[in-house]
Amino acid sequence: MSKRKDGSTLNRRGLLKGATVASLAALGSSQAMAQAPAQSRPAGPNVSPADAGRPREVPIVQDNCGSDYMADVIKSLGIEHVACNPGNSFRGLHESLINYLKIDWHTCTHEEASVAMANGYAKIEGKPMLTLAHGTVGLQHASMALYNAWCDRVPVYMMVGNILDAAKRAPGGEWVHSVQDAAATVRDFVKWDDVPGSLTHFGESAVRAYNIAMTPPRAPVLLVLDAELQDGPLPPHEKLTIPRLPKMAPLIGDPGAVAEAAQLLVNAANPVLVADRCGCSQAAIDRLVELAELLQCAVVDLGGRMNFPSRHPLNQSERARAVVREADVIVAFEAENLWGATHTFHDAVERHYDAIIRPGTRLVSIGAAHLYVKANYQDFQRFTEIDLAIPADAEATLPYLIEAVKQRVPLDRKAAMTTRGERLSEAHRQTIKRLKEDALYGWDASPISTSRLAAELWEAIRTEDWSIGAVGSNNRPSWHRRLWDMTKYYHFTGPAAGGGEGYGAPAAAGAALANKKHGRLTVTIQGDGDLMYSPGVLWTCAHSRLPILYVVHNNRGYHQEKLVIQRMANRRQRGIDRSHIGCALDDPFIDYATVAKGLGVASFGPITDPDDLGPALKKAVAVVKRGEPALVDVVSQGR
Ligand SMILES: Cc1ncc(C[n+]2csc(CCOP(=O)(O)OP(=O)(O)O)c2C)c(N)n1
Ligand SMILES: [Mg+2]
Repeated sequence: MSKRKDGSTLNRRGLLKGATVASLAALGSSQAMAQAPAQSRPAGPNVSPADAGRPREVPIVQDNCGSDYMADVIKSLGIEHVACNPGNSFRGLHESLINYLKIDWHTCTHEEASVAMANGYAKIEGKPMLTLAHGTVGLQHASMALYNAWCDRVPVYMMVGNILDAAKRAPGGEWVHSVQDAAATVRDFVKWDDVPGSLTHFGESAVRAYNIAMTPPRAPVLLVLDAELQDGPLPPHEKLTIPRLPKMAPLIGDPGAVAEAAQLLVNAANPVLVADRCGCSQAAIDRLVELAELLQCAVVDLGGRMNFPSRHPLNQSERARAVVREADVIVAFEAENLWGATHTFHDAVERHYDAIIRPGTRLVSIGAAHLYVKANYQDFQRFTEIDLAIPADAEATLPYLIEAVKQRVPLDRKAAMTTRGERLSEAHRQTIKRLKEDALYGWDASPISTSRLAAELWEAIRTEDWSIGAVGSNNRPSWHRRLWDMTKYYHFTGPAAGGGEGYGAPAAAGAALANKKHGRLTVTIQGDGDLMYSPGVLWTCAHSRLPILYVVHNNRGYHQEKLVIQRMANRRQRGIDRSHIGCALDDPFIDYATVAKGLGVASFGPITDPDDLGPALKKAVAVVKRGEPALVDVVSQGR
């Protein structure tokens, strides 16, 4: 018996004795209803005039249903996995997918996590998985992750449930979860959406959506599924077939324009290749290497994907400004932010740009960005004056550009190209040497330096077949790109292109799902702030047995934002002693190892002594190699 503050007492038996059935029903207690005397139950259904004559409580046995057909179409697209948080607006499809199709299912605790998982998966696998969301509320939760995927040009294949017919909605929840035009919330950042009105319409739109998502520039698509279409039987007079997915020809740049670009490259004294989201496959990396070696020219990897081997002598990414400054021709591959690559930006006092490129430098841009743009969201970046724009898939165009360059390299230029390559090689060697020296600063410090964190992690995984699933939501801390020998497209998949925090942890889980069948170990350097947006994904990793190592870069706060506030306070000469307010994750410190443990993930830490880090990582890698997730909480410095 519990004693309440007002002095009255309340116990379960007393409550039951005094309660009426009506009040118990109002409490919504099915247990209480079960215990109520039988004779006090309502005698029968309260039939309204509109319902008169309608059979009630007749068990319905369905031997076919629309959602089985939907599942067949989904299967025909080669979709193997689903990530989602459940909701009754897609109950029909949910049931068909688990019982009829028996698809591989990944339960998520938040729609943002399920879409980010699908994003991370597609970046490794090169094709989408399915993600589902519940009506209005699920799609609203999913929206920022969709935005990240859209800015990243990643094919996310999404469906949401909805009940269009107002006369069929149950009172209450089904009304607030239904909507006239579900996709309106996200239409600005999906490539295509549709609301199928029949199963035939669904089949055609599902195949069309897949095709649109996978045609460069790749991007998310959304189908809104009416509940009746899923739940109802197959219409007797509708002859259903599964529409065929076409074989897609690659999107190759215009041959004349490709020849012009090749001529510019061959004639240039200092050509530079700049790549951002080009390295979506191993072929793309290998082709960029072939082109760079042919020309013996500098390559700048902007990091939207893994575009170029980190230890290749022509990789000049760490001295990008120097090579861009001396370039007379720049050819960009899937690089939307060419302005950013050719300018510096200062906002110390007022926002202004300075050009890095010299006047007269010729700019060529090859990419799918030239084929697609939307108005409202501004991910297209500042307008850049380009000399030659080639709308195409850069990876598909590279073999033709290589051929065109081969045909045009004059014999008497070969010696000069070799000398150029040697000069770049030496600069690369010097840069790596300097970076290794820089990495030693604060080697024994506690909190642990970010370079030590990256170096210890490299030591723990370098002999494995490894993949960085994501690095927080941005590319910080970026020591892995400086210190690690990265060669494969799956070694790194880039940041959250929309800059939406909460991407890193679930995107890495999606990458782990894709890497799992290859026996690859997925690792992620995980910002503490980023992790706290969707920590529930750790449970998904445990539940789905995803082999992934989360190394928490725990600087105990939103460090980037703290630096921004410090700069602002400095500018106003008010001191930085209060800049932690709103940016620190302390008082109390979050114990990530305990959080992970509670979510079923083996965990280590918090590690504060740098000498403890190597052994902890070794133990965590052993867990991951057994096929399970692990987390190491590393109390680290800011960046
Ligand atoms: C959804 C969202 N909210 C807020 C921000 C602003 N923001 C940018 S970086 C950052 C800090 C992220 O913290 P953490 O992952 O710990 O990285 P750190 O800056 O500490 O290295 C925040 C809050 C954002 N980018 N996205
Ligand atoms: Mg942080």
